[in-house]
Amino acid sequence: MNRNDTAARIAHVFSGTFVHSTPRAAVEILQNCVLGVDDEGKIAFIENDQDVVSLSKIWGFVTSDIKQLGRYEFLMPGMVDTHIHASQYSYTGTALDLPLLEWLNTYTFPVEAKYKDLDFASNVYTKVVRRTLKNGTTTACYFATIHTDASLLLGELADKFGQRALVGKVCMDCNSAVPQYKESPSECKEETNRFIKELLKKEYPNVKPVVTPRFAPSCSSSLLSELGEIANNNKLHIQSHISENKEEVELVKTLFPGCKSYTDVYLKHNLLTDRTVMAHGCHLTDEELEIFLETGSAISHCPNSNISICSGMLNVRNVLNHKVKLGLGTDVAGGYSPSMLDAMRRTLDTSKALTIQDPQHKTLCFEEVFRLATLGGSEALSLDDQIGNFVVGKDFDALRVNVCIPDGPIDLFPGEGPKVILEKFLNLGDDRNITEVYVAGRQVVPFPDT
Ligand code: XAN
Repeated sequence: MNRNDTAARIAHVFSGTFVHSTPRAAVEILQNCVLGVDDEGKIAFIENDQDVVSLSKIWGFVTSDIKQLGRYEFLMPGMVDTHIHASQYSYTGTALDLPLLEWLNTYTFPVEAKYKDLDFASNVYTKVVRRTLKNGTTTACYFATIHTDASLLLGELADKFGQRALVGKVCMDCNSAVPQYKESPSECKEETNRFIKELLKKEYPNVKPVVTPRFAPSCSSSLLSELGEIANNNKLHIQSHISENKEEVELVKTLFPGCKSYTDVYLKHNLLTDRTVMAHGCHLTDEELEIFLETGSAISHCPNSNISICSGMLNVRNVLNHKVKLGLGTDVAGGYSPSMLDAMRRTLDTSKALTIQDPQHKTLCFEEVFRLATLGGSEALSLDDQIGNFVVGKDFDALRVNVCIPDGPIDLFPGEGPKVILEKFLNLGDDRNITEVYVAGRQVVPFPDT
């Protein structure tokens, strides 16, 4: 409870119930606590509320400023969407009738080609940032498109609305199906460098670039090598896709005959680092998972997309048993929901389907998926020193949840304690229950214009 003299001032104090994950406990419920946030957006203290008077003296806040959470309210960490295509948001909820490679050629590439038009980009990107924030995504790891200026605009909008984001200008120099939607290798390298330089120059506190080779079939070997070098020289995050469906895995074998596996393709091009997140991974072998562990690379599990376009079912339990970092992703628009609550539910559904197939499979529980959507996501993006749970010194990225709102989606009954309330929210709740959203201490929902 000590405070040094140079400590920042207190901007918010909340009192009530706080729910988060720790490395030891998938769900830790802290009741009758007070949590203080300093004016730099960091968690200053989290203590028992009996100490509130002495805390107020130490930290210099007045107790009448405390935000008291109600009986059916709690604070939880903001959710981390580790894989979302901002550029595909316009057709979310449609076009789910084809397998991956045909889906890309038929729906995705023609739509993504439109982002040369900055008005089109501005409309979609504004909507996706607002929609995801409202649904509790405080951190998003975004794919944009190959267009540098539109990708910079996505970064600008994330910053404007206050979302923490990694933004990727997509890199691809191979596309025989929609040849107008690709860049030459030299353009790709130059534009990636321009994107990184210009985004970093903006000095947005919570928006950073992520090097984004689309996936091995869209990239030449020399482009993959260039991108590995750019990411490593600048210590940047890397994102891509891996082993999503079986046809794609076979295609990669024919395109990269010198590589032992899909994972080996990325390994050989220096794209597997402790700042790498690879989406899907449904068909990775145990040997490949060991490479993920050795390199510190993470997997983004995207269950809605995996089922919606019939790609496969990732065995999350096996990934966790291999101690590979794993977060959840909505994968809009292969996934039809932009909500991380949906990602949690689909994670449980997939796990249960695996148990139906094999009763020996140990089904995930709701506590575990809660951790994956929060702390797990922060680990997958190597941001767990900054976000993911309520620890003093971390940024305050948080959701104020009220499960008892008028005409809301949840009915409550006598005797239901905080764990039941959490489970009901995770299974039944929606954005109406997320009454406030904070990123780095700044309240970003409700939006200032509403
Ligand atoms: N592989 C992909 N998988 C996916 O689900 N969405 C995409 O846009 C994509 N590109 C390559």
